[in-house]
Amino acid sequence: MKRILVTGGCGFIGSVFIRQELETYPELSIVNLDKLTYAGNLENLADLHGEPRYEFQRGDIADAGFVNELIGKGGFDAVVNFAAESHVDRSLLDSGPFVRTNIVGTQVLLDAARAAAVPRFLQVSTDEVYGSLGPTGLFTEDTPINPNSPYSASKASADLLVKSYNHSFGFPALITRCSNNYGPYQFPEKLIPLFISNALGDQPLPIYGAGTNVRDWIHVTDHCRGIDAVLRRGRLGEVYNLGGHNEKTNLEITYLLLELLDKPHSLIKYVSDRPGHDLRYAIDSTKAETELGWKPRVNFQQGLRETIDWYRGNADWVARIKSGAYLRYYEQQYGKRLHEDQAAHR
Ligand code: NAD
Ligand code: TDX
Repeated sequence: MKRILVTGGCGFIGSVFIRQELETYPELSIVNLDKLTYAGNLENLADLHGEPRYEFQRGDIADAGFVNELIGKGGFDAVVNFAAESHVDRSLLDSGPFVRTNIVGTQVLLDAARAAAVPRFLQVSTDEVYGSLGPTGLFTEDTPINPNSPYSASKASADLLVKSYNHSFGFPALITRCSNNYGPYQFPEKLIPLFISNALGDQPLPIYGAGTNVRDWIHVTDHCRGIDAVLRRGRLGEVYNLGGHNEKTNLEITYLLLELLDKPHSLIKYVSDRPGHDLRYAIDSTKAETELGWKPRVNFQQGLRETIDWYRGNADWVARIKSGAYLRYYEQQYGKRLHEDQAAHR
């Protein structure tokens, strides 16, 4: 594989994936297509500025003209689609952007990749498409899709489109479904980075409901290694679950974070529950582990300590994101004018 298109590479997971791939494969070059929504941050890949194997293209995956031209002329060996609206709470306020990017955007990418006969297409999906588990059991790849939020419904719809292109046209697609990621560069609206940055500033930690909901946490670098394994060695047409074997209630996570940060439990604030809040996610990743030899490696306590250190050391990154000022920072650093509309969007 010599040249790949990554979409959504300025977000949390995509940025880690791009850096990891370029480090692992010296022959590989990557084009990153990102719309730079509120969640896309050029600072996440600032260290690649000037790297000849990396190219940034600002654009919208739902813009068929733009995408057809980019993929038609790109000579890509693969497309890896991370681009998405990714936050469940936002989908409950306005599902429009979720339908447009996660469903229409995926359809546009599929059509363009099919027309250009791109040999591999990997759709980065989520365990949330399976819906919610009760107190026992695990999601396998055969668990029926049963999404509960507008976010997960849009991701499930995209998965079904990908599967249909594979079934109907023999389109060479793969799907990964991963559990909750944590690590550096995660937008501070998600549980772990929000609670770290709030606790560091002695601000309340808003726990939805009783805090008994369970998520299966995986370090972002392990997820990206899993995507790499599926991209290169996965069987076309297949779904691969990726999980951390690491179930925790939200309260357990919160107590652990407060302990590691040496902050008091009095920061915990119980707030109204998320509407339709899924009780529990937990992944069986036996298929990826046995077929591809992939396994999550990062110890959770260690990964969380390092994540806390990263957010402590990058308080200015968080502050710039919260104020929207990172756009001006980037422009000062690199002398480029960028997307005034993004600043307006905040
Ligand atoms: P993120 O919100 O941090 O980043 C999303 C990126 O996509 C941003 O850079 C944004 O600018 C870009 N984007 C959004 N709409 C776009 C569009 N129309 N065209 C081009 N670019 C666009 O998300 P993330 O947490 O890095 O998640 C990446 C992918 O992984 C998503 O598909 C998500 O569903 C999936 N996923 C995330 C998790 C998790 O825990 N975060 C777990 C499993 C799967
Ligand atoms: O302030 C909060 N308080 C709280 O109790 C936030 C932001 C979250 N929560 C709870 C809700 C969930 O039970 O914490 C849990 C994790 O919430 P999020 O970080 O919003 O993640 P989740 O809804 O589980 O979805 C995540 O994992 C799957 C990602 O955002 C998705 O993109 C991914 O597909």
